[in-house]
Amino acid sequence: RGQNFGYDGDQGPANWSKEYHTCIGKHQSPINIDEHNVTNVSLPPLKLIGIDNPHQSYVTNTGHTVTLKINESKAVMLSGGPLRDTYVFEQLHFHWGENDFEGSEDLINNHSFPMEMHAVFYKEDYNSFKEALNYSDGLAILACLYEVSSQPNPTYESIVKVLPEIEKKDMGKVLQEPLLLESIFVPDIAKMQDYFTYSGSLTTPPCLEVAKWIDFKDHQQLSHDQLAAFRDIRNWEGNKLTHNFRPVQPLEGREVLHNIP
Ligand code: SG4
Ligand code: ZN
Repeated sequence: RGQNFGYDGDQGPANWSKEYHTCIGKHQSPINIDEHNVTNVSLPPLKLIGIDNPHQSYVTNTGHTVTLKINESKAVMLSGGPLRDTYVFEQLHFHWGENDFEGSEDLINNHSFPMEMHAVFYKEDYNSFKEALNYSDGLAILACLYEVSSQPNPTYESIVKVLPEIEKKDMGKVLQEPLLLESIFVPDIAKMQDYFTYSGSLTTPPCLEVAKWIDFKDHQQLSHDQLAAFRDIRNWEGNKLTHNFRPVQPLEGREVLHNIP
């Protein structure tokens, strides 16, 4: 029990609920966002602080994804928009597919993207990420979708370059240069108020329904080779982690909001 879930066969998403009963619920993620079925709203400004200066960053192969953490605590915070409180940056990670036509978790009008980034924040009042997992408003997760570009995205080169050095589970590496998170979190800061938001869950076991999702409408770009570098790392079983996305879950009457800047 514990970390031994996967994305294929017996260990795949269709069987997660056998071991993790909370993976069957009425507020599960990811979802398909149908742009013709969203409620347009005008929320207070979403505020991201601490992303305009570089942070020393640490990249790890967890056996399920690649995560990036910074070494200062409470240096990056999220508030405003659909959130009632302030949330502290915990880590960001990626989901991808085995080819350039799938890999994102949330879909837009049933369209998949080759990769999706999740920046996970926990509610400051709960003092720790672990504690926050016990509350329905415990997490806020920023999501960003990627498209394939012909040119490599220079912003991501420092991350892509260390992937071969963290090929196996639990390998980690400090990035050579401090990283400007602004350029990783949002494609264009001027467009960050244009997003979808809904209530959902973690997209991996135990699939806890504790997250407010905020999906930027704007996309980022990565080249085919940059995407392919992620597919080369190995999972917790030592096999290539060619894909790590959960299929979409039923909306069950939930409302998806579209914030119009
Ligand atoms: C990834 O497996 C992350 O590495 C996990 O983070 C994360 O779990 C999990 O995804 C689910 O998060 O944004 N996709 S998601 O819903 O954040 C948690 C760690 O294992 C609990 C640190
Ligand atoms: Zn995720």
